Amino acid sequence: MFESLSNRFDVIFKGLKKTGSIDESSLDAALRDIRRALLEADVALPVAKSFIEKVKKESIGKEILRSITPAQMITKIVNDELIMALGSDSSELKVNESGNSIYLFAGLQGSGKTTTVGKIGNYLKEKKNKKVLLISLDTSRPAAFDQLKKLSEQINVSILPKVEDQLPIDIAKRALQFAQLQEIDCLLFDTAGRINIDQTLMNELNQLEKEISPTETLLVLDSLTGQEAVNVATDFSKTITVTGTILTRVDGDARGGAALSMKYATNCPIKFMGMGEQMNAIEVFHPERIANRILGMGDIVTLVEKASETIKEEDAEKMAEKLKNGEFDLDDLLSQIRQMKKMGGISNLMKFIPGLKNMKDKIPQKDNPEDSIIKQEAIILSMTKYERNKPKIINGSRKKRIAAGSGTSISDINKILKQHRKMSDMMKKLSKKGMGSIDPNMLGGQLGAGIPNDFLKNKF
Ligand SMILES: Nc1nc2c(ncn2[C@@H]2O[C@H](COP(=O)(O)OP(=O)(O)OP(=O)(O)O)[C@@H](O)[C@H]2O)c(=O)[nH]1
Ligand SMILES: [Mg+2]
Repeated sequence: MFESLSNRFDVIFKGLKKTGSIDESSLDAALRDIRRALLEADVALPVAKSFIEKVKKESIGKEILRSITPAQMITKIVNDELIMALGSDSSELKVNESGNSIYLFAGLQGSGKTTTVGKIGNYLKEKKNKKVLLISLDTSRPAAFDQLKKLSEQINVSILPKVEDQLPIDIAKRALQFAQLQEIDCLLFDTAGRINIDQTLMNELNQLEKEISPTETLLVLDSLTGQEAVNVATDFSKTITVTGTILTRVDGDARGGAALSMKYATNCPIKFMGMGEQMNAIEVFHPERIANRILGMGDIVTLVEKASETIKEEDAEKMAEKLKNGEFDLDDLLSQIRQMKKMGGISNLMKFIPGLKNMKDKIPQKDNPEDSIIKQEAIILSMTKYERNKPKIINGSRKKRIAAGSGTSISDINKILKQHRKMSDMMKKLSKKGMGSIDPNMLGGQLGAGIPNDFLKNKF
């Protein structure tokens, strides 16, 4: 997300750095460029205008023209303003500690409501240790219940059983009773979508809201629709009490205009971003981290969180033990490669690492790191268990067999063996310096973040 804006800012700030000192006209020119970049990212005009005015006021107030590092100063001011625009207040999902929490999901047809209900259910179960119940109030399509049921099975939480021909309001009442009997902590209500906002939909949501008194009413919006998403949010908030929005399909949105205009237009915080179709493809929306990503400062905090989520603690401990004894074999390399794949592959990881964000486009197509990961996995899988544990025994004839088995060449095999040697030497050195002092949780993060560089240098 935000790639286009991010690239534009990159150019603007580089230009400013080159000028060294900044006079009023170069500041004005930079602000004009920033304004244009925002508009091209589909940010609403009033939002872009107000943004520029604020940055200008701040810049003048801070006597930026006379400061020694004007480019950094402007970057800092733009960063702060981005955080303000994205919503500076905490946007954590409200979860009641005692009693139950009730979430009502609303939105237009196909915006991603049902998928999001599954994702948030998974989040509440995994991250907050809550007993979750999903409820389908979508009686408009016969398949709607089955879709939610499938998701409930996938994430392993309960779903309110179906009773034929019941109206949404009656299903809601039944859900509240069921939840009391089953001691459910969190109730997630999926609703029917509509092509347009119509009175019937609004009346239905209004009625539901009164019946279930939600802890949060969450509006699910497709970020790809840009300004339209902002208009939809404004219209919905006129009739129902929207407490937060969730942007979906952010994985496919290079512009990010909806996110930047949302808070300004609706005064409603963005709580989550949907980043794909999988049940774990959702991120809590942290304005500071997003602002950092836009300005190309990377987002190491999210990266480390992703790493520790993906890499189970015991795995990390087991790995630490092996490393301590200098026993890093090709099986371990394979599991590292797979972990990286789980975290979304190298190109996804690169977005989070400062300075690497723009590298992706600079890698020639034939050196696509994702391809090399697949190749390396194929090579290791074509080895016998014995070869993986004792790579030293891999001689010429074994290499020939492995190359044929994995559809690669001998020089590919040599490269991976060399890389393994280099890594295990590095590990040995590290372990001599006292590997035991390294927190196993961090280890996952360090390996996850450290490997891509090595893979990149090693062209397959
Ligand atoms: N790439 C991507 N796809 C998503 C995301 N969220 C949902 N989808 C996909 O969008 C499609 C529609 O999602 P649903 O959850 O069925 O949408 P809905 O709002 O419940 O649709 P209706 O019930 O018909 O109104 C599905 O194919 C989802 O897999 C996301 O964050 N990223
Ligand atoms: Mg649905």
